[in-house]
Amino acid sequence: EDNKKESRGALIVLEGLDRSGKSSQCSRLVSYLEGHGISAELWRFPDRTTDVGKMISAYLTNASQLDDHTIHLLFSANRWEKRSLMETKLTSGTTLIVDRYSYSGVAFSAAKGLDIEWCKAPEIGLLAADLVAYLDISPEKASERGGYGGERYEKLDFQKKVAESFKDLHDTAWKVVDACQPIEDVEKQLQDIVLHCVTECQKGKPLSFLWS
Ligand code: 2DT
Ligand code: MG
Repeated sequence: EDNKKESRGALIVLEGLDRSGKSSQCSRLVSYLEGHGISAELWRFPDRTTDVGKMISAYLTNASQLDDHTIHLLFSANRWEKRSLMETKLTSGTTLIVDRYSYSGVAFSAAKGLDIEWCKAPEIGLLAADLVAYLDISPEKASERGGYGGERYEKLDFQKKVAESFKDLHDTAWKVVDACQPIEDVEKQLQDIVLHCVTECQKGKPLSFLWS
């Protein structure tokens, strides 16, 4: 029997409301890890480059209309189509910094009133994040940051509902980071928790699956 623990990359997800700073912090983290000789890639969901992703993008830009359940399942399918590549990357030692994941999937659909257990079901069996860093900012403060774009969910009233549903998802893998701090302070805090997580995975922490 081989009990040797295999080193692997970490699955690290940044979550938060629109304008919480996720995207810029994700790129900074990838540069930081690479600077430390750690193989890392930036991923994002939705991945708008696939056929499913193009349907999602059309919906978000209001170029198409879809039933709430239908779009929920497309977001999930968009993660399933990347699942095997994700596992390959992780087991080959690459850390993935992911801008939104299943947690956004559930939070946004639950904010529309869909049943939370129904929302979670299609995510079962996807890889669970080793760390979810939640960039915490109030919907009001976020909306003051240079304004939203014109996409479907970028409205203060809806973001308030999303903030509430994110609160129901916090679990042991979550670290809440105050996103109202200066950007360099947010960056420093993220670097510390991310490096710790990467180290645990290098030591052979096993992969886990949603919803754990
Ligand atoms: P970006 O602004 O990050 O491109 O996201 N969303 C995202 C969902 O409703 N379900 C999901 O599963 C994911 C990953 C959040 C576009 C919008 O899509 C929402 C904002
Ligand atoms: Mg957006």
